[in-house]
Amino acid sequence: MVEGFRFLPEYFSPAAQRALVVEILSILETNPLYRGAMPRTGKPLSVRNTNLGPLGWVSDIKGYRYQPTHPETGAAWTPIPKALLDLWAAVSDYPHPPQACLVNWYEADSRLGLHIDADETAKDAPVVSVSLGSRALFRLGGLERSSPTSSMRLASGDVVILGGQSRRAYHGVDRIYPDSSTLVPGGGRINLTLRRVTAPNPV
Ligand code: MD3
Ligand code: FE
Repeated sequence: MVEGFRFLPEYFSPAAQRALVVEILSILETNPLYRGAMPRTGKPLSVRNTNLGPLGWVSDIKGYRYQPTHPETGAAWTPIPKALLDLWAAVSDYPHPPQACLVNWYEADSRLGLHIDADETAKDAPVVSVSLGSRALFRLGGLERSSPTSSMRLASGDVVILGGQSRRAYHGVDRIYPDSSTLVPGGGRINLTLRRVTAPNPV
């Protein structure tokens, strides 16, 4: 396994998972999921998403970027919930708060192809991920697309920390097990990724 990868199974209790899902569902009413598109081709993404926090990751025909507003409503993204800021403070080992929480919403047939996350300039900050709802078959590779990969199932309440080398590793989601949880409406899966986008100001 790549250096810097940490797996905290069942970090969130079932009650804490339910509370997080309730909070996310309520946030989605004013900060809705939307379907982004692949740069250049405009092919719709398999996963719908939205963001929380001062910045949000957006993908459309023009490219990938972070921006302060929702691409469809034009409003500022909703703030990151306290439970997630607390998680970042507890596990990130990074002295500044996250600026973005990408909310990925998976349906039964959603997939996320092998990719690296390279749109953040704060290169020393980890990514912290929370899985809610149905289990996913997650694949983690290495620093090159051709590096060997290993697969693992991510279940509801699991937290993954991508620091060190693993922050630059290829990864993806090969499949969802849609009947593995009833936590998310429709048997779906929500993945939350907390990210530092810009390097903090020097003190
Ligand atoms: C490894 N999300 O949002 S979470 C993504 O389940 C993303 O929705 C997946 O890949 C999901 O970019 C995987 C675990 C994860 C998140 C970010 C990473 C693994 C990562 C960044 C670098 C390396
Ligand atoms: Fe990713």
